[in-house]
Parts: sequence; C-alpha cells; structure tokens
Amino acid sequence: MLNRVLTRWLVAVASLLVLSAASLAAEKPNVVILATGGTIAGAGADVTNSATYQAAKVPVDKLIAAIPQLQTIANVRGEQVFQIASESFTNDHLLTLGKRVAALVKQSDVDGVVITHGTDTLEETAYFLTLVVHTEKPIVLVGSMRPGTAMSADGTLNLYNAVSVAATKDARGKGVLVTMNDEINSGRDVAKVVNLKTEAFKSPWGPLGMVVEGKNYWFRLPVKRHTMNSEFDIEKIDVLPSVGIAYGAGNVSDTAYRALAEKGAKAIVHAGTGNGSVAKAVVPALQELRGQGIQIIRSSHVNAGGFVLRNAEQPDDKYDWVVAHDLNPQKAKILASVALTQTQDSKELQRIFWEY
Ligand code: DAS
Repeated sequence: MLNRVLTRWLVAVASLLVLSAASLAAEKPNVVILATGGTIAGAGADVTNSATYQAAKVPVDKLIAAIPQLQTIANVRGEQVFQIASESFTNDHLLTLGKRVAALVKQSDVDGVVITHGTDTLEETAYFLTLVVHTEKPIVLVGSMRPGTAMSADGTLNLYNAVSVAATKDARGKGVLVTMNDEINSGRDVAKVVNLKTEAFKSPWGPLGMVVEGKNYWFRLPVKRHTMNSEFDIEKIDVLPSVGIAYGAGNVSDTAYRALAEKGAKAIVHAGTGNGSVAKAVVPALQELRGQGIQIIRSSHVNAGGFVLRNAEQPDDKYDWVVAHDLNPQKAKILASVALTQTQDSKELQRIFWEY
C-alpha cells in the first residue's frame, strides 16, 4: 500500500517537473546558431597562441556546450552550415547561407538567428543578408579575434552577447546586426578596421548600441533601406553576378581592371585613393570597359570610412560612372552584385547606392 502511494507521489512530482520544464522552455525565445567557421571556431596549440592558430576547427555543438549560460536566455540549437575560414567565402556560400536564414526566419518556432563567422569577410556577409532577407527578426553575426584556446579569448562573451541580442524583441527591425566587443553594430556600416585587436570592428557612423550582461542599450537606428524595406529578395536570387575590385595607388596601371573584365566581371569597383580618385593612366581603360557595358563604381580605400560624391574630383556624369557613397570597396562589391540581379542601368545603380 505504502509503495503504491509513494509511486503515485513520485510520478506526480516527476510530471510536475516535466511540465514546469516545458513551460519554462516555452517562455524562452528560440534562437538558432548557424556556424560557418572562422576564428570563433579556431584552435591554437597553446594558451599563449592568440594569433597563431587554425580557424574553423570547433563544431557548433561544442561552441554551444562551452557556454551553458546560453540556455538560460534562450532555447538554443546549432546547425553547421560550413566550416571554413571566411576569406574563402564565395558567392555560392553567401547564397546558401542567405537561403537557410530566409527559411529559418519564416518558421514560427524561430525567434532569432545567430551566425558565427570568420571576421575577415563578416562585414560582407552581414551587408548581403541585410539587403536580401525579408524579416523583422534579429539576425546577428558574431566572430572573434582570438581562438577559444587562447588566454582572454573573446569568442564566448561575443557569442553569449550575440544570442542575447538575437533573443530580445528590441533588436527586431534594426536590420542585420554584428555583436563584437560589447558593441552592437549595423551590418551595413560595420567593417573590420584592425586585424589583431579584440576591438576590431568599427562603424564610421558609430555603433547602434551596446550589450552588457544580456541587456541591450540602443543609441541610434539605421536609416538606409534594409530587410523588410529592401527591393531585393534572396528567394528570387540564384546567381550573384561577378564584381571585381581593383586597388588604386601611386604608379597604378590599368592591368587589374582589364584582367577583371577579361574574366567576366559585370562591374568593377575602383578602390580609389582619397575621394575615390582615378589615376589619369587608368581612365582610357575604364572608358573602354564602360563602353563594353561593364559598370564602373568609384569607392575609396581610406581606412576610417570614405565618402565619395558624384563629380567632386572625377567627371562621373561624363564617364557614366557610379559612386559608392560611404561604402568601402568590399561592401560596394556586395551591393553592386545584388543590384545587378535587377538592373544594368547606371542611373538605377546610382539610386540604389544612395538608398542602401
Ligand atoms: N581567417 C579569419 C576568418 O576566418 C579568422 C577570423 O578572424 O575569424 O575570417
């Protein structure tokens, strides 16, 4: 008799525990981590190796298991989309990742997406996704400057912050975000400006906010078109046209521009000195390539953020060139490639560069 009562009591307690666990889980937001590789998944031989290591080694489940606190802020699950260093990203990687993100944000049981990514081209992927994924849900990219095996590794806190931002309602509708070094930056504006410090990512116009101990502090909002307000849709893009970048400097020749055209570039981004300036020696080649239907886009490779205006030092109207406004060359490449899926008209391209 006593056994039967005891058994019933234990069953009742166990079902209560299961119920409360289920109701707790139901209260927490659902965040999916898409892992692509990079230093945040890197491993070095010794704790002193903060710069000597191999990127893209640690699988997503281990990244998640290393931070048990993630489960207190969200129901977190991971998918290993790629396991590569991000300097090796191709347009196909961008399309595969973009289509996976677009599918996930459509699911009612997904409240936010975090993407762990190498830092070298993180800014390009972040901008690409902000242009082509139609969602209000937070999409947060995160990387690290040191591998998890190093002293003072930055990846775990960066990842914790990224999940925390992706799990919060106030991060919705702000475009794709990048959380690194306690800052929340716009995926459009942010760029990697130093290659060895943990404070590596900066936006020329400042961060959108800070995330501290799981709380977001917002100071500004993006004004350029993004996500829900974008005319570009990943679900209608299966190929990204090839766009090359040629670097301007003293004593430059037109060799790189001609080689890119030879290889089928539909647009060439001129990573110009100063105000996106073009050396006299290069102008005839650009006019010839423009005559062949290749778009010429003037950007600036100055470090703290260029700001290229039409006809300031170069006759853009006369040569029918496009200016990249405040976009650095690699972001101008992303926008040009996405825009060329919709138009070959240089005036339409220029509108797009002003608006995104
Ligand atoms: N090679 C770099 C990359 O994968 C490592 C990193 O900084 O994440 O982008």
